[in-house]
Amino acid sequence: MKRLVVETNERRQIERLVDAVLDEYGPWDPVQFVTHAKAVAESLPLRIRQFFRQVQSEETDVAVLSGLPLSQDLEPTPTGWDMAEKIGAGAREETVLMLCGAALGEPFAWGDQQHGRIVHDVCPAPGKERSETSGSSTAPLSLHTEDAFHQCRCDYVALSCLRNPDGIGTTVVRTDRLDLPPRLSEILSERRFHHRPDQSHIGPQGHSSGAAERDAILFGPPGSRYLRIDFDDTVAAEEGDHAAREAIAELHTYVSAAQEKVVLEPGDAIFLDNYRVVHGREPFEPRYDGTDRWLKRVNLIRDIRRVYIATESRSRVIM
Ligand SMILES: O=C(O)CCC(=O)C(=O)O
Ligand SMILES: [Fe+2]
Repeated sequence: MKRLVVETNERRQIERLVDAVLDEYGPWDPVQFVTHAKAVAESLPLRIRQFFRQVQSEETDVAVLSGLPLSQDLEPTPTGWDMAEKIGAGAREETVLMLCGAALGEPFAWGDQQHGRIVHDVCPAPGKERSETSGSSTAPLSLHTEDAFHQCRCDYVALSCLRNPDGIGTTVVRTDRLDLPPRLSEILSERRFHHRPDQSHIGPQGHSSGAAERDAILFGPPGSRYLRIDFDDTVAAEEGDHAAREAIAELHTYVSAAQEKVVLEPGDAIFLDNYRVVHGREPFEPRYDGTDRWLKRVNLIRDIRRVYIATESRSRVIM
């Protein structure tokens, strides 16, 4: 885990950069801007760029930037991402997250998630309280690696905090903190599992990929293993494979015991290595009065060509 606190002069530099982006590329349209984001991110403060270089080369599992700029006149928290999209809420904060994200990876999106938006809003939505989507609230968002169902899932999920008045925690489990028995690791490393799409991808045009493919849950270099798991949607590929089913349950016990809680404050952004961290969120009571918890989210991939191959085009939106 690594943290960098942005200093006042650096915050001003970021604010000036956001002004310049909104002037030059406005009205704000992340789909238009995203192809320029990496070049513009070269004008972020040097310490931030160096921080992300280290995060990448050291494979830092959890990285937090604190003290990012926030608008004085931030809108009330929208009641769901669709409302946020309609009114363009938090455009400056979106720009900040897109620029910081572009200093670490390449932003991309999913056609069936939040209308293919590059930057998502994570805020409670009426009717979604108990769903397995980021609009949930009273039900916990259960532990997952982001978009575990897809080969082209992100290397990092970035979440920036605009509001979190009740100190609701993002739950994180770092694979380095898991001490799995060798027998369990062995089963989890075998291609005995299906990673099914989660509820946020099952719409009328939702994805089905990943459902048929068999893969492991645990893989990668020894001593620093990678994980692919969504405890709601990863299942044994064979119905009769009791050992695989029990291995998922046993992993859940180990993962639950290793849970840590990160409470994001306004102006914080967290960058979770999606191969080395499983994450989720605590439950909370939504108020729908404009003061609810509100995050922005962006998916980052190290090599954008993986997305181009998945989309068979130069599009950053996987359909
Ligand atoms: O709300 C949070 O803290 C985490 C949400 C989450 O898992 C996500 O948006 O992918
Ligand atoms: Fe997530």
